[in-house]
Amino acid sequence: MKKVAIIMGSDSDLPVVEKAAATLKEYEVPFEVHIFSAHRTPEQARAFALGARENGFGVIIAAAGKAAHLAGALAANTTLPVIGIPLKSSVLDGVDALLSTVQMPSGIPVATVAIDGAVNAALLSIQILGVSDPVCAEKLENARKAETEKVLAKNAAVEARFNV
Ligand code: RP5
Repeated sequence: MKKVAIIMGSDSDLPVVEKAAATLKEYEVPFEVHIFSAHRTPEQARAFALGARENGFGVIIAAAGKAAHLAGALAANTTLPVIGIPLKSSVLDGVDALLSTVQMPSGIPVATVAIDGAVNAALLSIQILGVSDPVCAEKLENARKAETEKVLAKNAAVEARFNV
């Protein structure tokens, strides 16, 4: 199975990134976590992106806050799909990172999830792997069914309590 790369701009991003890692672990999808900054360690970020495909990765998740150009900088150096997580790490509550990540000019796409949307970033990466990996696709299918059952049970409890 292809690996997922989780790249963050700073170790201060870890509390959110941990949620993506936990989700990948839950689905038993292999992953690596690295700190590469688009502005503090740009050469390392570039080298990682350039080698990612031949190093066995299928998707890159990039988490960054403030003027968040990490996802775009990685995407510039690979044709692997890149998922950006804009982080709420500034006085602007992540809106700065959201706009920086989502507003990619035509030609270099970044699939951007919600501010601090680490779980969805991980799930989207599994969905991308699931296009060619039936094991990933089946796990996602089962998780969706389990989630539906949970909500139906909650609905039944609420209906029993309030409705005549
Ligand atoms: C971004 O700047 C990082 O992704 C982080 O979210 C933010 C602040 O970084 P630190 O100053 O905490 O290292 O590059």
